[in-house]
Amino acid sequence: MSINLSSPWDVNTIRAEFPILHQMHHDQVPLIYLDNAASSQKPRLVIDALDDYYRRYNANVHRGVHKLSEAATEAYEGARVKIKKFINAGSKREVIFTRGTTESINLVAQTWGRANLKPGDVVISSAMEHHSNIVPWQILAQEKGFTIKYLPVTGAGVLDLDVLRGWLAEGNVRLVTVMHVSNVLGTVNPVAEMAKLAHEAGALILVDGAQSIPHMPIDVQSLDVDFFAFSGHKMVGPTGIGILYGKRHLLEAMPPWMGGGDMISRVRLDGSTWNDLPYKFEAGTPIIAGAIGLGFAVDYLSSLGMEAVHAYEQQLTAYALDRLAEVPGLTVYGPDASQKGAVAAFSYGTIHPHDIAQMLDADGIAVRAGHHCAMPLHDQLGCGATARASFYIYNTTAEIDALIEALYKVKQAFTA
Ligand code: 7TS
Repeated sequence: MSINLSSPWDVNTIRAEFPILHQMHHDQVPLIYLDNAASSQKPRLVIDALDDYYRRYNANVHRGVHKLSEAATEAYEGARVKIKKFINAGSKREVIFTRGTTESINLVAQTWGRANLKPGDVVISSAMEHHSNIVPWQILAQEKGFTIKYLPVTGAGVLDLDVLRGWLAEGNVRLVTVMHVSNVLGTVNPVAEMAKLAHEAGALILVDGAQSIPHMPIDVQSLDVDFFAFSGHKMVGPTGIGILYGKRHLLEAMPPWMGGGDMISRVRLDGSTWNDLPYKFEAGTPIIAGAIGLGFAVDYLSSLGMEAVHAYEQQLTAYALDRLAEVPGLTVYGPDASQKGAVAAFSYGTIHPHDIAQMLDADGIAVRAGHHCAMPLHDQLGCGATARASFYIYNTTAEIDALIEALYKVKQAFTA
């Protein structure tokens, strides 16, 4: 079974750019990579950019006046400008390089949170969050004594904005911190509306964009979010690099987090002063190759066009959901395709998700099984783990068909 996707998406040309997709899995079957929510594959452009940096102009940044250091600095700062444009930040000073979403959220907790949150204050998060947007706040709450409230997830797999309105009306809410797209349910949360509600109540909003920025256009100014965190490795960039976007006036007022080289203006033995943004938050030798690689990842995605990326993935996800619905005994969690990112987490009768993932792997199909760093959500779903197929720009309907065939084989093996 196959469908004609209506968008002029040349998936074969895209696949040709990803060397890893052309290997045989276990030397026998073609690789079908459906674990994109965990990490995406990398196009030649990004791989070559890393290689080029290390071969031709590897040097530390912001330090030397020598030619290599100047070239490295230019490429590193050039990447920041590319990312600023990609997310439509107001200034490149609002774009801070971190190791990823996790570090970006911890940075906000340990700087803005540590400086501003006190007993009586409320932070609103949600029950669908990745652990990286739960645990940093729990650690800080133990120390600072503020309260965390978690927006419940409805049976339809979405957040109830009436609950948010009610909690905001009670007062004392300082921060709403939520994911943009769920890595399990795929739910696309209405963060622009949530930002409006938070601001009307005098609260800030942090958005975990780890699962949105790889898949849809992001404009931090039109969303009007205060902080936006994401990782490079889920958006065809390298591991170990990510971004914290923050509104300039907030970042200016925040104390630094890590201390060391580059983040200072003047160091004396009796005290130090801090560098300007964004360097105040970039202590030590930064992830130079990673940042440059992320710049090229953004170039690659921009060349495809994020509207087109989103349109293709929506069709692919709708197709996958239709096909998964045909499989007896299989339940996909979360909303329908109209409100869903490119994720299908499912249970399959009583077959353990790890057994499903292992058997699919034998057929060359990479999916993830487990709690996907969302234990509270799985508690609510009533299962400790799910199997998850997640899609990206290079996946095809034929790969989804292969997944369905393989799932029938899994069932056979377990009923034999
Ligand atoms: N937030 C969300 C929504 C995520 O999906 C992830 C990673 C993170 C934060 C953390 O990103 P990191 O790059 O800092 O690790 N999610 C997954 C996943 O679903 N499977 O593996 C990693």
